Amino acid sequence: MKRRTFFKFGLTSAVLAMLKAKNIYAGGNSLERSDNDLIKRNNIVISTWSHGIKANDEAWRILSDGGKSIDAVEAGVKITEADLTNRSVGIGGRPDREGHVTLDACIMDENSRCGSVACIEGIKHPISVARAVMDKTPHVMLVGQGAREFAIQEGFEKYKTPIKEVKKDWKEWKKENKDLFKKPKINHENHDTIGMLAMDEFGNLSGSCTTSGWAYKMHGRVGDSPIIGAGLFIDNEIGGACATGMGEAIIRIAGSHTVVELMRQGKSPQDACRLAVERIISKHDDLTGLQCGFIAMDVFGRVGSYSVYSGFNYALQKEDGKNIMVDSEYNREW
Ligand code: SD4
Repeated sequence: MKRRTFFKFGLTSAVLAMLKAKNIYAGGNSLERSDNDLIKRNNIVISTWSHGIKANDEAWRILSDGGKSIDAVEAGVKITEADLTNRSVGIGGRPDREGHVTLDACIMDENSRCGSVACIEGIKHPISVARAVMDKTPHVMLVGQGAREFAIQEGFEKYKTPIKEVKKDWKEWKKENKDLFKKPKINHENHDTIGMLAMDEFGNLSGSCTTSGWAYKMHGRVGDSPIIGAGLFIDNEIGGACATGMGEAIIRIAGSHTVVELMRQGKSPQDACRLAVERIISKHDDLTGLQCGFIAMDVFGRVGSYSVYSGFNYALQKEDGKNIMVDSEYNREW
């Protein structure tokens, strides 16, 4: 049953008291968690890293005008995608080893509709292309040249990448890292994907995620960020989660989906993020440089985050309208 349908029927306080007495919330399936008293219908937005502050501002503008969470999460991360000083998201991002800036993005709404693009080049707003895949095609994911052709056909703005400064850095990097072409490994230069989760005044959740991926990756490499269930997952009955960090490790445990499923089992967003990170840790013998983090929000408006290493943070904006940075809890010092 849909949450809204469920609200129509409502719950008598006697039934609510009974559910609480039986501690059904802790068991948590979607119907039982749909407690009309507890579920929030408030504007809340969270997003990864400090670029999240500006992105949240934009999302908040939409939410506080009575807008929908799906519009807020798209508009919010577009700010980051357009920021030419950002080296890990959008058109200012670093290229792969061959000098191509290949971008990944995905979006998901309260009806579990989703869209995604991977390895798309020279388009200013991958997140909006992902939204168009969701809204205008029967598919979920378009990649590479096909994604670019679709974007152009839909009239999305093109942008020549890499930008000048980034190309210069890449040339330097290439000189110093010749061996990496023979024996690829992930370098830990920078990785600050933006993932955003928002709840609107209708109590509906949506999420978005966009990145240029790992700097100097192999050509054609795709991380977790455009993969529904890895970089982002929303279930409007339960909550949403998104990921940042080493995509290979996040995909391995279907990270964001895992966080949401843990919340379905009654875990708080904080505990769900921690358990997902602990699962990643348990699947890897060598954690050197393996930073991963999750942020999560549930239908009660609670938020949480956890990362492998220290240093992860996220931007949070809720009722009081203050947009603050919150340091994530973590498993170990960097
Ligand atoms: C990736 N998860 O491509 C992305 C990178 C990232 O914070 O999130 N960095 O693997």
